[in-house]
Amino acid sequence: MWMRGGTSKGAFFLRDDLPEAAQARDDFLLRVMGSPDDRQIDGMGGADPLTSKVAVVSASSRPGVDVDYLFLQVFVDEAIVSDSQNCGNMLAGVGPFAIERGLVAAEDDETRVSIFMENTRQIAIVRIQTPGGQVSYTGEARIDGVPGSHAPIPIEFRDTAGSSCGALLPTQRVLDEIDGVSVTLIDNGMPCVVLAAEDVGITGYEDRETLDADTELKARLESIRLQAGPVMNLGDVREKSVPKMMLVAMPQAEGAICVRSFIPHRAHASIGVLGAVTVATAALLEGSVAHRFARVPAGDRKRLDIEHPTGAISCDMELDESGAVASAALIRTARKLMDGEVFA
Ligand code: NQM
Repeated sequence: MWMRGGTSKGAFFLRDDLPEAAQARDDFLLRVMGSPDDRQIDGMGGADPLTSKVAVVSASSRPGVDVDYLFLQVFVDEAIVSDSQNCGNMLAGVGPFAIERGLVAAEDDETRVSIFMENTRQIAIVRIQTPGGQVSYTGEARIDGVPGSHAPIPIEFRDTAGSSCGALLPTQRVLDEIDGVSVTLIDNGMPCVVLAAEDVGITGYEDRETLDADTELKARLESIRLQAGPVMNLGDVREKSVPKMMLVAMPQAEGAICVRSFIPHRAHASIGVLGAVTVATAALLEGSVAHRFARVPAGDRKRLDIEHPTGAISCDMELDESGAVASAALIRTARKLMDGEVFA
């Protein structure tokens, strides 16, 4: 099934429909997407990392969990399929897909689906509109980066700290320095290098095209990223799509902070879901690079609007007694685009 999940788009497969061995599965997925090729002309991929994504879904045997979800990033211009990151946008399609394929029985009105995210071994809870026991994709929810309105899909994440790095702050510090640039190395669902846009010579308000054309900036970011990988417990990240590079600036509109992200080699058209949660978490951390620029509301339940190139994403952050982030919630939408047979 081809679906849009949040601001991403890609293929949703039942695990049993894919080759079991990872190498055979990856070869198949490269052919499905048409990679490696800048234009992905011989495949279904949209010549953009945001539309070259795969969700592998299966019924879960874990207590209290409905389905297992493995996210795979199919690189556009390299023959790489990576499971080194999670994707909170494609996650929005997992609930509807699981119900459509009969892995989860629909309730009347709304169906709660608990999802084990295999990449980071953590749980997300989504709620899907199912009036009359059928998935409904239509509704009034709008998310920036997607035209029109659709049925809302609330997503809740708990305990995402250290998803891939083993700790929220893998170096145990809120501030590090790489290539003379102050960085906060942080993982609350997505490993991120947070740095000030102004420290790498940009305003942080540029559009995606301008950022993507800036080869000097990209080379500078890649140098920082390759050094950040090992100290974030991610090892050699040359062939990995993490950590993401998050360039922050003062909010431009009513939001909490403004971000331009590289994922990691192309600029994001908006921002990743777990990337946004991680930046929001950094914004709440005193002493971090993000905190310097953030406008943070009071109280232990905080809504942080993370501004990005095509609008903003609202992250509802709940803090525990110690002031640490206990959970994050946000709204996404998804849409079934095509259900059929793909030829590889
Ligand atoms: O951070 C893009 C996306 C993502 C990932 C990326 C995502 C997340 O927007 O949870 O959703 O960072 O590669 O789909």
